[in-house]
Amino acid sequence: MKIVFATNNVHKLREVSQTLGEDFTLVTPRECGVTEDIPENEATLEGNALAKARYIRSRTGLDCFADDTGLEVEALGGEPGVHSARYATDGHDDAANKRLLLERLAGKENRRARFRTAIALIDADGEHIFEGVVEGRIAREERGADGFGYDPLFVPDGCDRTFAEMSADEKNAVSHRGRAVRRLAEYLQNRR
Ligand code: ITT
Repeated sequence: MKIVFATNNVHKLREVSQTLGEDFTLVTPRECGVTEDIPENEATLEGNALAKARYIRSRTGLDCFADDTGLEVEALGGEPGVHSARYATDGHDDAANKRLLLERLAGKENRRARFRTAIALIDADGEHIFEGVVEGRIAREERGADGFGYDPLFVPDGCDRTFAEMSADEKNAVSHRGRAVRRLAEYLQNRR
């Protein structure tokens, strides 16, 4: 099955295609001729995911889905949340984002956090949302070289390693995105 994944993030693309497996061929916006940045100005992850999917749907008319993800830190009142990509700067500066997060948590005992992914799918039946959450904590310092974004700082519950110290398969098995994508896959498989 061919489906458009409305993302410019190659790490997400790799993780999602690995979870979906060979039954699905993911097409990028660029491959459909959409090269501009898709606006993400909504107040919630679900809103942003829907906005990205609607944008691609209106430009291509194809079945498509989008992923919006946020890191919600308890001691920071849920921040950076929907602002995770632009936490420290206007752009996607992962190093600055991680630095700021460690700064804001300095001296705090409560390191509880969760990653949350909202996937919005648009197909002939309409709009659908699939969610995935993983609970965990923020490490005291960065560890590991794999993954992307905040992965070197996030330790999922039941584990001593950060996501950046895990293989892609290990991360997908427990991650926010892995969970949301498996729900998406179940829907797509039952729809056929
Ligand atoms: P899109 O093109 O799909 O919008 P993006 O990188 O802008 O890609 P998000 O807005 O969903 O994606 O990402 C929000 C931030 O959270 C951004 O800084 C990412 O690096 C980070 N992030 C997303 N998923 C992550 C994951 O699985 N592990 C670590 N950090 C993640």
